[in-house]
Amino acid sequence: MSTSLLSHQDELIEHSMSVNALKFGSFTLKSGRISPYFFNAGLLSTGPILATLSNAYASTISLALSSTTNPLPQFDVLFGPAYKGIPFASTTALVLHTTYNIDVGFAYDRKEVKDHGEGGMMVGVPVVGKRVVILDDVMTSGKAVRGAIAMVQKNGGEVVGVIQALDREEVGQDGVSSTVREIEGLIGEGRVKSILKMRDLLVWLEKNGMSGELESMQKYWEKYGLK
Ligand code: OMP
Repeated sequence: MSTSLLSHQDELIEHSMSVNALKFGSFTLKSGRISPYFFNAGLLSTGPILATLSNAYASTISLALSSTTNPLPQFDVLFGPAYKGIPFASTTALVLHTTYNIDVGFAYDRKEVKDHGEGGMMVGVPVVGKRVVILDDVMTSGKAVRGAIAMVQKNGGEVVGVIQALDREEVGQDGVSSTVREIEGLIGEGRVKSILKMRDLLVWLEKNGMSGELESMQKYWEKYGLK
């Protein structure tokens, strides 16, 4: 396991802790799993923390594009699934332009069908015939990201990557294989990237002497972590 964090990873953890977006305790997840920690990206809602988060997403994308192993392909559109993904995709597209000279569009879906005006379920740059990267908050069993992949594909886009703020590195819906592997089975090997992984949180807890939290995380990892 790596014992050091990149500066944008460290910053995101510190900043998330300061607004209670990253909490330790006992939480029931969507999948029904009882987790000793929870990452609530909905609380990443101030100017400074959006800057931290979108810098971290943009930096992860830039590193992934130039990676020598399984690089992220060039892409046209960032897709932020409703609701939490919407501000993240828009601010990340902005940072990609201003800091990295990477120009992409952004798009998002609606949760309710709109039957007047332009209608439809999608807003922003049309994804039809485009290479799309999905920008998402958290991945556990992969249910949420599967929905986003299906939405882009239904609208004619090709999903060439998924970037998570946090990959909890858990087993997927079948309880056996890893969620990352299941999702990469749909979109291609090495195409799921993340700013933070569960193991980065372990490194941070250790570095900060939070041994009680570290122990509960390790127990949870034994049960639901990557096999
Ligand atoms: P899966 O659909 O099981 O991959 O769970 C991911 C979704 O669960 C996220 O999009 C969130 O809505 C929610 N979630 C969090 O926001 N933070 C967590 O730490 C864990 C979950 C979760 O319920 O698994």
